[in-house]
Amino acid sequence: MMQQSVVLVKPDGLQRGLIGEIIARFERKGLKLVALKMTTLSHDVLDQWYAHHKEKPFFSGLKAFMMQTPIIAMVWEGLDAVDTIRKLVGLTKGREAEAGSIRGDFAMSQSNNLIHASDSVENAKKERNLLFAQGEIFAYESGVDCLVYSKEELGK
Ligand code: FUP
Repeated sequence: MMQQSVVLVKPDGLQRGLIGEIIARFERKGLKLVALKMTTLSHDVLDQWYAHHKEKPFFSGLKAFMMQTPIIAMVWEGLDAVDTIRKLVGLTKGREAEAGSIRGDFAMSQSNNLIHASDSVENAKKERNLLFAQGEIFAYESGVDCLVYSKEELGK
């Protein structure tokens, strides 16, 4: 199924100069970029974004970390994009993440783990609506989808 996934380069990724590296990995994979901006995360957005962690001891530290600097917010599109991107990102704890994944290659920490990626289609929709206005997400014809996928996969 064609899906969208929301990806954030977190403050540590921005500070460490890894924005280009991270974007390049998604581009090379064959995913399609449909939204991209630098923005800041508010308390209100983070309360909703990490609602499932609200009672956890690390919640306030997590919020403070996510507000240290602006972040890079993106929406990437592709067949089964949610799970595919989670694989490229790797396990939450950087030092346990698989070599070859973004966290596996560049992160050591469980909290300073460089990147966020939606964990379900439902959460991708929620996150997209929290950060992006309608006009900030673009529909356009990919010039390479015909090479990246088969006709059958594209339903053509
Ligand atoms: P992930 O989906 O891999 O980003 O991981 P989670 O949704 O479980 O956690 C979201 C964020 O909370 C992590 F990226 C970092 C932070 N976190 C901690 O700081 N400490 C923990 O023990 C677990 C998560």
